[in-house]
Amino acid sequence: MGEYKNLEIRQEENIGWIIINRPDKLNALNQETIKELHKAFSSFQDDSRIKAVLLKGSGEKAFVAGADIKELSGLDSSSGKKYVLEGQELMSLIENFRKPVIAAVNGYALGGGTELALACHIRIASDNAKMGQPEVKLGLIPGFGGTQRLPRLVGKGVAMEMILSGKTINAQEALRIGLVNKVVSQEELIPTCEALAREIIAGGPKAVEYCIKSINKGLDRPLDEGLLLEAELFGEVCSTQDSKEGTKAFLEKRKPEFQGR
Ligand code: CO8
Repeated sequence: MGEYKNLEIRQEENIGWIIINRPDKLNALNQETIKELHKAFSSFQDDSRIKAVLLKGSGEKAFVAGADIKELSGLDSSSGKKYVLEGQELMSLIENFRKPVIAAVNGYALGGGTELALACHIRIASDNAKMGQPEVKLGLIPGFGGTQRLPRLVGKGVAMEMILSGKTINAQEALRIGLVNKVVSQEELIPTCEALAREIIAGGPKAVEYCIKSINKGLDRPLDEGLLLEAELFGEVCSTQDSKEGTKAFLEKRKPEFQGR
């Protein structure tokens, strides 16, 4: 898998790892890295051997220290919008990924780094993580979904405070406001993420895919419409082989063997 300049990709059993690998720039997302991430996620989406994806930054200092400020400095209104739309496309691909995506937030996750983590389904942080949306300090606004996903996750008031002040918060504060699910030591970060991925993988893959879809698509709808969506998806899941196998295995008191179909 040597086709990436800024990423390290590996597969361990049925877990795919994507490691952003620009440690000298604290893994800042330049346009090339955004394109490579798009390619890597797309290839994992299509790879039936991969059941979950874990995302981290290389080194011990940073997950992603933001969009590449060098590139941002030269943008005008047209190129700025284009840049943002390309970044947002990647974030939406991750958010709507059919397999679970876990962010291992292993240090600075600022600006586009917090936004990248927000697009993942679950965030686990190491105790040295630092998160925030510092764009206002650069005279900018978040552009990879921060003004939209952060308030949806942590609530409007807390998101307003973080985005307007541009302040950086530590891992414990990120945990307190619900920005990350868990904080562990640096040594425990990878094993914790892998254990969680394995726990999720043990469930029916089709069911996991439909849960992601139901939560993502339902959350922005009124409750009655969200419930209707859930009923429709439940109906679809009932015709999968995984649902037949899962219920049959329970009744036969054995472990299910899911095929992801
Ligand atoms: N972009 C480009 N280079 C970066 C970035 C970045 N976001 N962050 C760090 N680097 C580079 C530094 O320039 C430095 O490079 P060099 O050695 O060549 O000078 C190297 O990484 C190491 O960084 P520092 O020396 O600064 O390391 P420190 O430990 O002193 O500080 C910090 C670490 C606090 C993380 C500091 O690097 C920092 O403040 N970085 C910028 C954080 C930031 O503001 N991020 C938000 C960027 S804006 C954004 O993400 C918008 C997203 C939506 C954009 C929409 C697109 C249009």
